[in-house]
Amino acid sequence: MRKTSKNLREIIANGGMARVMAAHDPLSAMLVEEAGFDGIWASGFEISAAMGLADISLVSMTEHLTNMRNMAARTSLPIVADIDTGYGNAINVLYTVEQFEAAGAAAVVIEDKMFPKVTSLIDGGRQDLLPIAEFQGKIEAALSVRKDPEFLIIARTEALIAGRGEREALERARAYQAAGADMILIHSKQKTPDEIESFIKAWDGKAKIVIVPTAYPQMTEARARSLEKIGILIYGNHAVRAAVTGMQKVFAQIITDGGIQNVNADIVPVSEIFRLQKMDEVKQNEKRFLR
Ligand code: SPV
Ligand code: MG
Repeated sequence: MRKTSKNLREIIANGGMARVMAAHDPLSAMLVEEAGFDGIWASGFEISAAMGLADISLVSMTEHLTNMRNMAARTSLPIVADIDTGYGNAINVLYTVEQFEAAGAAAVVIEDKMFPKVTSLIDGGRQDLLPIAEFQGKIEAALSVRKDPEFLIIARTEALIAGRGEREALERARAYQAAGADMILIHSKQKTPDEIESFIKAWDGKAKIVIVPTAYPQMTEARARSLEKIGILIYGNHAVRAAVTGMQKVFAQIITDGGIQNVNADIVPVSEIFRLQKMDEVKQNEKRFLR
């Protein structure tokens, strides 16, 4: 079985901060690994976008799971699986977490929004939160089905996203830690790191913090490390945005030029895709097995 949770736990236990990059399919996950990140974020936002859908609980649990399992099959980095709300109530969480661990995830992140959720960074989004006790039940459900003690259960509070303020964010984070969460993800869509830095300075819990600094890119890795409480920094959507940038540019050029005569300089050669597909192995296997 794929056992990578230990790697993440080791980085964090040694006072380090794991850098985890988003992916939406096995190929993007492979590129995350090759680039040198510490883990793969199986992002609900990216997987939804790759299916041409909004990140509003339209992608089913089994679709997310299959996608993550396919990533796990092609990579060896720890995968932090974004399981949104857990796809239902605490009873649904029992099955969800069991399945994601069995499929090779190193960690799951479960958020305190109501199902169906609405993506966090959208302006004016409907951001309804569960009562604290109900979400504690979901964390306890997740913990109850964990098989490998190294597997991380990360509780995500959307209190700041929902405009409930730092006091409630801290109250929720403390309650989720008390329910047994290994780490707390605190999300913000403020354009500067102030809100997050203030929360982190006020955080008095033992659990390490996870952040997703998409909206506040001034939060460099060095700045995050200097806060000394962050265990994982997730780059939330840069794989799908990079893919869209690349495709839009090349497709427009082909339409403009009426052909592919000018695009080769901007895209990898076919041989690079062969390398990623391990065509050298295919050739060796042909020699070995085809008679
Ligand atoms: C995701 O990548 O799916 C996340 C991060 O949950 S965000 O989209 O910023 O909410
Ligand atoms: Mg998500």
